[in-house]
Parts: sequence; C-alpha cells; structure tokens
Amino acid sequence: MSRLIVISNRVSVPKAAGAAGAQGGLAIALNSALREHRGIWFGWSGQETEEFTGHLDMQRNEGVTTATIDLEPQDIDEYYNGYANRTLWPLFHYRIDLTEYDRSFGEGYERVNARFADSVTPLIEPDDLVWVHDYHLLPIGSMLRQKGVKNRMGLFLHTPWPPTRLLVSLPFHERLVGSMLEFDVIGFQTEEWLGSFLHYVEKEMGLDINEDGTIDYRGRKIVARAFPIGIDYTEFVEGAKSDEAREAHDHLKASVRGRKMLIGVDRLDYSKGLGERFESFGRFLTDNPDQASKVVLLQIAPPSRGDVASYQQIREDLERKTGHINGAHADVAFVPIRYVNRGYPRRQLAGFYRAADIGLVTPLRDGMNLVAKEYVAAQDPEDPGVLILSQFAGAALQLTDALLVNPHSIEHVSETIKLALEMPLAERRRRHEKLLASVRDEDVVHWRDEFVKALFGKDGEGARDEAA
Ligand code: ADQ
Repeated sequence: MSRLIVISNRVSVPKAAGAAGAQGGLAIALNSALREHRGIWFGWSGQETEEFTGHLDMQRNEGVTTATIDLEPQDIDEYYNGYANRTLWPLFHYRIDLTEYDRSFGEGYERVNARFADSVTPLIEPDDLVWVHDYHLLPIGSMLRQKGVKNRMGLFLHTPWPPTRLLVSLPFHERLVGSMLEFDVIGFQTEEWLGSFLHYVEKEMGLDINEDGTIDYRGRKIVARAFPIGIDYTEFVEGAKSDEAREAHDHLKASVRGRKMLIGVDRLDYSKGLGERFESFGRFLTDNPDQASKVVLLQIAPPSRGDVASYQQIREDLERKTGHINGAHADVAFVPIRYVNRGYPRRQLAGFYRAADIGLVTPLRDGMNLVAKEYVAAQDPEDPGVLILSQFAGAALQLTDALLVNPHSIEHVSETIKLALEMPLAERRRRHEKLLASVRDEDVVHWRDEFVKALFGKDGEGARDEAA
C-alpha cells in the first residue's frame, strides 16, 4: 500500500485515546488515514526560530509520524499573517475590501512554500501519495515538481474559491493558479467553488474542460472535483453520549431556567457573520418584546488570528454590539446575549449543542462549516432543535432541510428565528431526520476515502507515470 504524506500549514499531533476529545474531526480523520497508510504529517510547528535551518523535528505518537519545521518571525509575518490571512483568506471569502496586497507578503509566501518543499522532499518515497491542504500552500505542488517529485499529488481547499471577477484583482493570479495545475487532483468543498475554479481555468487560461470534468494540461489529466467534508460522525455521537456532554448539557440547561436557547459556535472571524447575527437577534427582541425574557443567545467565539488588524476590529465590534443589545434588552434577572471568548472540549460542546433549541449558523461565506453538522449530530432525535443555516455556507448545498437564510438580511434572519421557535415537533423531527442522514452518510471518513481514491487514480497506481 502506498504511504500517505499529508502537508498542511500546521500539524495536529495525535493525542492518546483518552484525550481524543480535544482534537478536531479533521485531525482525527487524517491521523487514522496516516495510521492505515503508515504515513507522515508534515508542516509548521507553530514555533519561531531566529534563523531558519530546515531542521525537521520528527515524532511518533499513537502510530502517526509527524515532521515539523520552525519558521522565522519574518516568515510568520509575511506568509501566515500576511499573504495567507490578509490576502488570500479575505479574497477567497469575497471580501476584497479587506484584502491587502503587499509584494513582501507574496515573496514571503513563495519563500515559505519553497522552505516547505525543500524540507519535505527528502521524506517522500517514489510510491507515496502526497496530499496538500488549504490556501497556505497553493504553489507547493509546482515547487515539488521542480525538485523532481513525480508522485501523485492532490490539493484540497477548505475555503471557498472566489468568482473569477474577484480573483483577477489579485496580482500574479495567473502564476498562482498555474502552479496549482501541477497537482493531479484538486478538491473543493462544493460544486459552487469548483464551478468558479473551472470558470477561471477556461476563461483566463484558455484551457478546455473535458466532459468528465477533467482538465488537460501539458500532457496530463487533472481531476478537479467537489469532495464535501463532513464531521467524524461516530466519534461525535459517542462523545455526545458521554458523562462530560451530559454534565455540560444539564449545567447549561439549568442556567437558562426554562428559557429557549439559541447557540452559535465559531472562530472569531469576520467571515462567520457574527455582527449580522447579533443584529438579527437584537431585531428579533425589538420586534417581539414579549419574547425578550424568554430567549437567550449563547455565542461561543474563541479569538483567532489576533495579530491581524481586521480580527482585532471584529472583536471590538462584537463587544460593542453585545453591550448595546444587552443594554437595551436585559433586565435585572437576565441578559439576552451570553458572549464567551474561549474554546471548549468537544464533548462539552456536544452537550451545549444538544441543550440549544436553535443552532444559529450564519456565515457570510464559508467553505463548508462543520458547526452546522455538529449541531445536527448532537440533537436528541425525539426532540431535536432547529438548524438555521446561511445559504452562503458550503453546508447549505447538503443540509437543504435546515431553515436557509440570507445572513445579510437582518429582517429575514429575525423572522426565521421566530419561525424556528414556533416550529411544531413533527416538523422538527421530519427535518432533523433528513439532516441527520446527510451528516451521517457523508462524514469525514467518506470524504477522506473519496479523496484518497481519486489520488490513487483509476488504476490504483501510487506513482505517476514517468512519461507524464
Ligand atoms: P473553520 O473556519 O475553522 O474551518 P468550521 O468548519 O466551522 O470552521 O470548523 C470549526 C471547528 O472548530 C468545528 O469543529 C468547531 O466545533 C470547532 N470550534 C469552533 N469554536 C469552538 C470552541 N469555542 N470550542 C471548541 N471547538 C470549537 C475551515 C473552513 C470551513 C470548513 C473547515 C473544514 O473555513 O468552511 O468547514 O475548515 O474543512
């Protein structure tokens, strides 16, 4: 069997079974694939070093080998905080107003991708399959090819892919996309993002898309396809039955004292639509004054990317909005918004989801959104809560039985909250049953297996043809 080499910006070191609750579904799925394929997970350690040496820190934990490198402060500034999170992330989430173009970011991005390529190349054996993750590493495929790596290589993009008219505002966009075509498989979360990518490839690069969706490029056939990511369903449902989940559920339920609860769980990121969400909830309270003492919104939002100014701004903005709405609608015995800036272990999170009557998942743009799927998986099928989901999350293409909303329309979201609170049990069950089937059947294991199958290629050959 071919080995799997996973390359991503950061590496998640596997935890012992007892600590598995602290890891994300993606890390668990990739770690189990790495165990099956005797693979290596390579990436940045998250640590700084004064001078880049290329030293590889190799570790073996729970049957998985990880290999990490440290980066220089300038690398982290230009590559991670710069090009990845101030240029590509906002652009890929349709926020060209927040997108910063600085030549030094682009140079840092290429430099770090080259450092990744230099460091990982000696680890790659001829039959290995190489699986690269996300927007941090788009050009690494072409750098590996330049270093003579002939293996089958795939890229999976966790974010959206922007429409061509937005993407062309990026200086050197042709070079960036051209370098991606050195991968054999390019995966997207949804048909929509795939469509935007193919549109670019056709219109800007003048390439033909074959009927089966493949792209012919310099004598090679590239597979571009949608592989919607899922959650680790089994692990999540088991976690939701744990004592920790039950305790978290009971504790939270007791604290709201009979009030209906809405829950939001997101990294603190402008793409998640938190400001609009708070405003919508505020509008609901204003339009339904009799409800003000009967509902509470719990928003869990751990800070992320705090070195980037737009993230500091969204944090301040949300603190102001929370204060404003709570000031207007609170009474001595209750506050309508509980806004919590920290992370929780996954099992506790499952208990919180189950305690909530409504899952409020309203990103302005999101590659997929796993919180929506976790909310569905955590519900009691006999008495499930209602999922309100943004039509602009990748998940909306699968979770069509959620109440789909336009998160920009404060009125629409506010009215949908009312609808969800009044939804009869029979309808809640009917919707939940369908949502659950989708979350269960298209889980993270299915996603991973589909991608690895595509990476193997039709004939199951690991190594790519010498002539290609
Ligand atoms: P994210 O933007 O991080 O991921 P999401 O898919 O919602 O968004 O995943 C977040 C994960 O972090 C979830 O598993 C959630 O439970 C967890 N999480 C969030 N807040 C937490 C908290 N306070 N405590 C504990 N855990 C918390 C990117 C893309 C998404 C895509 C995923 C996977 O932006 O669109 O779905 O990758 O491909």
